[in-house]
Amino acid sequence: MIRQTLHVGWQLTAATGPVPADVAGRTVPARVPGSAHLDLLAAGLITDPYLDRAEEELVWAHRTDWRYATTFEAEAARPGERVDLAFDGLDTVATIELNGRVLGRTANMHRSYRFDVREALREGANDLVVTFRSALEHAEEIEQRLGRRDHVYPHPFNMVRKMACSFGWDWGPDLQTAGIWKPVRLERWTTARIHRLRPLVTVGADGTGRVELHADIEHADPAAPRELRLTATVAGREGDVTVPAGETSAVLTLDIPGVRLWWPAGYGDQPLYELGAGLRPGDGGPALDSVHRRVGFRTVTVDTTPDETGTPFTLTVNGTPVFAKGANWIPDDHFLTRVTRERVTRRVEQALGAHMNLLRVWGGGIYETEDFYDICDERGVLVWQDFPFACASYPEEEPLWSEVGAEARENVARLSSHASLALWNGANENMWGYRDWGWPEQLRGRTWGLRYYTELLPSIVAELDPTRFYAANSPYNPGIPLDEVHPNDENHGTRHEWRVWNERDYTTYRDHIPRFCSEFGFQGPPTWATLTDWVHDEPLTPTSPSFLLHQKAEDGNGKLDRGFAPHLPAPATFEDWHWTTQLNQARAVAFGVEHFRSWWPRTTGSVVWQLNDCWPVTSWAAVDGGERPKPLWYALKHAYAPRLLTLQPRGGATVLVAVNDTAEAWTGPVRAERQAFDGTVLGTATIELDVKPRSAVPYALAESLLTPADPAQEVLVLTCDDARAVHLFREDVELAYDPAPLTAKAVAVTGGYRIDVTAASFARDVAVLADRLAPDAEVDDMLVPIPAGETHSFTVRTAARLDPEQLTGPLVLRSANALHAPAVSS
Ligand code: BMA
Repeated sequence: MIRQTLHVGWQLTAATGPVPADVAGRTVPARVPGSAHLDLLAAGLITDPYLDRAEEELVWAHRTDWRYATTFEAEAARPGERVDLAFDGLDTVATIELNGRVLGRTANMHRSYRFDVREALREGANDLVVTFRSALEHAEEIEQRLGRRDHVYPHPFNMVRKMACSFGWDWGPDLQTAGIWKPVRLERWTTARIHRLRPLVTVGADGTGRVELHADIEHADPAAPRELRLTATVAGREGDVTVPAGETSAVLTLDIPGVRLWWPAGYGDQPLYELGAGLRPGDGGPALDSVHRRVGFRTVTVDTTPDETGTPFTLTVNGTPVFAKGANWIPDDHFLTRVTRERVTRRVEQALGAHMNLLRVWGGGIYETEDFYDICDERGVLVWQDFPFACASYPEEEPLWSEVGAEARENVARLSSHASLALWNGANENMWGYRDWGWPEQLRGRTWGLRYYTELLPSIVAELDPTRFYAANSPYNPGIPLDEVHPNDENHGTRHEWRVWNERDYTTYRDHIPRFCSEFGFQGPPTWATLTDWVHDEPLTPTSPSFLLHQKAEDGNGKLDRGFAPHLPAPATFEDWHWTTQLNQARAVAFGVEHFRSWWPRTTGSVVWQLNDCWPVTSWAAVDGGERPKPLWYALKHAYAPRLLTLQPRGGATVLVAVNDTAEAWTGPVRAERQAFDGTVLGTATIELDVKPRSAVPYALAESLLTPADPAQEVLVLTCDDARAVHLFREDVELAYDPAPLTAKAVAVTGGYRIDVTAASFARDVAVLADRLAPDAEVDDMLVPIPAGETHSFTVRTAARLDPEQLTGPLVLRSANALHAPAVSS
């Protein structure tokens, strides 16, 4: 197999459509892999699409057709040789021509394409042209043909197999990309090649690892196939199998006794084993093709055996039930080709930094890249993979049925080797949509996608990767028909908790005890640095035009304002509003996480909406589009800590729940103090913990701790080693905080600054918003409670030289208390 990458010499032209005069007729250098917007940006023909209101100026691109062209040198095909033009991914509605000959047309960005070019290829210079039609116009045509079906955002994203959020989402820009988004190359081969390789990995009860290697083989000349030999090596074990002439598949099984098990983060190590497979002629001779993968040995199941409450949904790895501490993952940049391996590594590190062990690749995005699963394999992040369907009814007719089948087969096979991949899920919220969002009335009997989720996709997973669990939808009830129990029922399977955020105060998270919460979240703006990098309104306010364009949620600002009103004082300035909404986001989500964790093992998962952003925007993300952690990220780091102390209502009383997500028992005294804000101790108790590994135990609290003399200025502080919980007796709005209880001193240390902060009176949610001073500045912790008389040291990492005075200034050193102080602005 000889591979020739075809990534150079590409030129882009906006072919037809409402193209502005300064772009029309221009041909610019094109990047492959890449996309048209990025090429125009590099050529200086458009403003950065993320900047201020540039998104609005780019609507012409929705209805534009694009032409990518290059010329490459090649040799003509030799006798007996196959030459293929292989595209790993085209976004999306493309016609491919080589030397004026149409090779084919595509309409699915989620799959690869391969064309036999023996006849079209010339000796010497070859002209390759890929023309992209407007995916929107294509989708509108399909909609005309098959009949409209509901979709939650304006464009019919459900009519074309293109990332749904390409067309805009409630956190994403409506910038409809087009381009050759994955590698393209010429492949020359003889006799046969490995078309697909599926290592199905299992572990026997005696600890023997098994790799069942399924190879699909393509013969260069199906009319004269030859006998072949498939070889494989894993962990020093070798095996081979003869593939009789004409066979197009082979299975080779390797058993490896005493394998080291792969575990998710927090449960053990992530040993990975190299797997090499080769294909040779049956009578020997040099290798015809070879493929490398890395595998990890583990079993992952989801336990849905009915119990006294209903139907659980418990991820179980190597026989150990795991509480999923996770977040939903969206494409990390709307322009997918900019998401480098380094960028994904940083994001996964942030997930781990917040003690997560699971990411859910959400169905409005893509089947992620090899880099993503590789890094999750290496770092022990379980991956829940949605098939790309979200928030719409989808036609089951052609051409979509075949496209879905083809993309699913390809991706299930492609991802089968990854140890991190835990389960497949049919779609996001579509069964729920059918039940609750008026779809049946709109559909009047037309198809809406159910057969994808209950027939096509599960049969493909069962056939190609029977080692993995398949969930029909998120949310859904395993094993219960849709019309019997509501798909979002808290007692069965997975649940999305969206009444908080949309309608209700976050304290109502406690009204439901889901078996597994696979989506819940609350919005907040991006960090100040990210916001002001991209939004330049004068003055900058929550309703200034660019700020609003970077807030996509329906009544988003209204929900933010109503969301904090019962909890935090009304902010006087934009700076205060920014901090207030960020803080309320962090508190709201942490409130949910602590509630869910406290109910383990009845509740077995907490998957926050959402880890990341795809551009600078006000959203539910913990990490913003500039890659900076928002206060929410720090709140998650606390709420997902392996050892958590949390106060929860049980049976009419407030109890302490100690949650131990470690392999060791958690024993030791919790020191409980009811304090006046000024530090006067009003009541004390000691609670001896004895919490078994991976369990949550409630402890009663003495009345003396729970009965304040003055609820407006007392706090209950519970401390055990590094774990601490504070409990207030009123909402912040009703508290008589000292508005300025902190004294602080910043000193330069290696790699940044240390800030020692001392509280004269109880201070809540103390934060250092270092990004306000330098774009790279990041603090190690945030939202720290500091009881009266205590000092906390923060560390800010930065390469910048900062004025230590500024690090303790009122817009940088923040707290909940400060919101009770007279306003300060920059
Ligand atoms: C959930 C997700 C997304 C959406 C989010 C916030 O339903 O599945 O569709 O972005 O809510 O509204």
